[in-house]
Amino acid sequence: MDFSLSEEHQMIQQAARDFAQNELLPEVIERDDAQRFPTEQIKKLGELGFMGMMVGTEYNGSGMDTLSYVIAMEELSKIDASASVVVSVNNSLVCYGLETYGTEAQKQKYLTRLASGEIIGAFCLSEPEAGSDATSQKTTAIDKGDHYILNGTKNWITNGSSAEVYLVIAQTDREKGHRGINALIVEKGMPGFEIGPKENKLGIRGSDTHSLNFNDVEVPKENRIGEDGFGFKFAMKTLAGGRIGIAAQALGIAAGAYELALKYSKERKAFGTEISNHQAIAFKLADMHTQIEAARHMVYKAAWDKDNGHNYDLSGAMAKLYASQVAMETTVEAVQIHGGNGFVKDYHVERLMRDAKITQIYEGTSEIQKIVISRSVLKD
Ligand code: COS
Repeated sequence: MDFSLSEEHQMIQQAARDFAQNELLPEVIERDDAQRFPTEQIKKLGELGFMGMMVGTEYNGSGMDTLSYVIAMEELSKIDASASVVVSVNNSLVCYGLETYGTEAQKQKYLTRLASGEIIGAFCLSEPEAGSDATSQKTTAIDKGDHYILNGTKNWITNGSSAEVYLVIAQTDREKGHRGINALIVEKGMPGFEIGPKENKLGIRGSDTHSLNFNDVEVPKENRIGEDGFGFKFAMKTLAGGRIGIAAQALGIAAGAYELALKYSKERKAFGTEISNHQAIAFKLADMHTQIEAARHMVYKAAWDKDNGHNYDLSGAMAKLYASQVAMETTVEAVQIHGGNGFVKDYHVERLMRDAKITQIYEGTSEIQKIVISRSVLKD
């Protein structure tokens, strides 16, 4: 067993770290305040190969492994989780889904542009009444021979207005239950496809989250991903990998908050000495460091499982469950270590605390991860 990162992985880590410091850190507070999408930054991330990291070079991707991806996600998320969720959705839901299950024509038409970052994508599963209970899809895709007619509403869609390509999950045959669900590629601008209002969020405020409305949208059958009825499995299989990306995001949020708290504790003085000399603070740092290291091992293990062809449903769910809990706990403690300054936006930790919360909710809540984990351990 080798716990060291290869030279290539270290280079990716450094590149992502430099990008986060030089391109994401300036104005991250202003973007959060104004709920402004990091348009320029995402364009540059595309140019650097971060938007299609695991996609083969033949489709304009970077041809890297999942470990590279989680390393980059951690570094970007230390500074700007709003930008990193855009990276995560494009990489592990949209690009991965298309490369793994799409037709050659779909890959040529959509994946090549998504992987290069020329355009970005969105993954549309959640509905007003189907979040965790994902088989209860109300959106319908009625088979009309050479096309589907799509009707319904999707909620909380990341990249909602900035995407050009949307992977939409919808029910074709209700009698068949989850086996009657399809995944369709919908393009922005298709008649009847409307982007709803933007959500005003607690965290990841720089990302654009919208509801989407489909009113008799005609989607050609060649835009269906996989066989008829494969849509739910497509969503589950794709989300299993997405959860590794969100676990890495949670890890990055935790590590970012910890690094700020560590630095602050060595500068701030109280009772005649730096606060890091007080055991009350030093023990918090010890706990944070330990938990972050454990979360990192779990994230890397899930990435390793995926890269080595093992099933990663369990390791990905465990990594997300644990890393998101660590993100929440660590950011709360980082605010506490900063005292009054922690409550002030200039010090970044309050934003990281707000950003951490979503990692326990999206791409499967912590409770859903426990369903996945418990089912997996109980079936043996
Ligand atoms: N890979 C492949 N197939 C999977 C799968 C996976 N990881 N997880 C479930 N499936 C399949 C099952 O095998 C089953 O198919 P068969 O009946 O053909 O065997 C089908 O999907 C339905 O699974 P199940 O019966 O377990 O469905 P449940 O309604 O009990 O729900 C959970 C399963 C809770 C795990 C699922 O609904 C889920 O993940 N929900 C959360 C969705 C989510 O992440 N929402 C966030 C939106 S994206 S931000």
